[in-house]
Amino acid sequence: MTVTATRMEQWTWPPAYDDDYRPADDATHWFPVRETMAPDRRDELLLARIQEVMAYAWSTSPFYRAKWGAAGLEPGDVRTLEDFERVPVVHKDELRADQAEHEPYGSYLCVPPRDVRHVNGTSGTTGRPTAFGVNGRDWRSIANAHARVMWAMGIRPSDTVLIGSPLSLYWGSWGAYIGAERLGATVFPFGAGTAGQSLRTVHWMRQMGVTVFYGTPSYALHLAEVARDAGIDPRHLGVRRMFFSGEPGASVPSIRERIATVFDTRVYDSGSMAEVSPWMHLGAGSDEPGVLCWQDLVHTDVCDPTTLRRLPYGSEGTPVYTTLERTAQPMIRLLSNDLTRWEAPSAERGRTYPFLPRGIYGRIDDMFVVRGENIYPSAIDEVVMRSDNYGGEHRIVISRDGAMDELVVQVEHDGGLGGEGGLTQWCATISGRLRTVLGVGAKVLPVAPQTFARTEFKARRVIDDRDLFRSLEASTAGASTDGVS
Ligand code: 8LQ
Repeated sequence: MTVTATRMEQWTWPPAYDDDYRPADDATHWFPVRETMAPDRRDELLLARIQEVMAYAWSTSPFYRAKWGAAGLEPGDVRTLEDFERVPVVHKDELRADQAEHEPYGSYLCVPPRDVRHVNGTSGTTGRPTAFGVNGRDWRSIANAHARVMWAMGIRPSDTVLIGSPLSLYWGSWGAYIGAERLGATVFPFGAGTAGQSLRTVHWMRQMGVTVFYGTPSYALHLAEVARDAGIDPRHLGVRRMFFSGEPGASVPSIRERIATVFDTRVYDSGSMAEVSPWMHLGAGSDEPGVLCWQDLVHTDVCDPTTLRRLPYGSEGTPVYTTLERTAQPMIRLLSNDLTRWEAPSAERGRTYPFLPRGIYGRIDDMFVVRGENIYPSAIDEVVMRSDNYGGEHRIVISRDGAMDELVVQVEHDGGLGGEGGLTQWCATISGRLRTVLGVGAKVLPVAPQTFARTEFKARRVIDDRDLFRSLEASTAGASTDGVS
């Protein structure tokens, strides 16, 4: 489709969406001009919007004024997208410290506190929790944005969408909820995380004819186990689409294929950070793995983690996000510390946005180094989950043998491998594959089925415990394979 129009649909600052608008059910795009326009032309419009957002933050937020002032910079200095790369990044710690000083929303709140209509937050497991204040305008913009991205995933008003993640502080659940609602679908806010809820989820999915599921990839795999244990084949639940956020998985081939096969469903990735909701601005635009950067919602630059300057397409770096529709707590150059690789826009993908073919595949701080090789947990997940007789969970233990770091992967088997010989051979096979992919050997240890706790939310599989190694060796001696040479 050739689009000559240069004006984007409903593109205003501050945003003002027509909440009655919805495309015809058979339309591919929610906003065809925005989604298919020439990237260069879009960049011109994005620059103008960035200038507006910066001017707005400068005049309403002491936080941004102080930050940019200290860097000797004013919004008027940003005349090109290259200029914009020089705007200092915001670190999450800065937001946390600013909120502690200017309670409850921080001095980056750009609207009167009484305008806040909805509060979300971080869980606060690693420090002071951070509150997200959302005004009515932003709530509606986020709903419109999410509806648009969910539309690209093929979700339609005839669908029933079950929200299978905690309905608490977590933005993921609420964002999916209001997006599905705005799209016109039936929303089933079931939640996750309370005792016995997983089995109830399975039963309710069947009972209500749920066609779309939202949650984390780890939880979806857990639900499949729960269904099977209850004698229900997950393929018979009738879920035709599952979309995910919160952790790597939906763009990790083995996890993606596993979910698609066990539920007989289509899998879509999405998600960035709660601070930059609409977090689905990184979201699938078709059935292929990976996500598009929906630049007109949140401007994304993949940057060199050291210089924090934009990298050319084809490079690996860390995303830096700028919200273009948020008015209460706009985020301008928020550093994610995640890792991805980006590719140039291509009209062949149906939407002319930059593309992250493997989605977000790790955090810089989750990366660990074993014998000089940089290793990301998702690369291990990819190998392990692809193994025959995989039992459904694993743990990655980084430990130390003398002066050398060692990598131990404890993998549940499914009980179908026979005796010790079978297990040893199985470990050797996984170990060999890990060596090929990671560039270093890993000690693979077999673990009995259902040993590890399942998660209803984001998985935590990495244990950095240098002392655990010897006790593990002692307890599982015999059936292990040392892939470390
Ligand atoms: N993270 C989030 N989504 C991810 C994805 N699709 N692939 C890989 N890693 C992902 C509210 C949304 O679910 C987004 C979200 O989870 O926000 P949070 O709770 O602020 O967590 C953000 C972090 O989750 C990101 O920085 C990624 O590391 C991961």
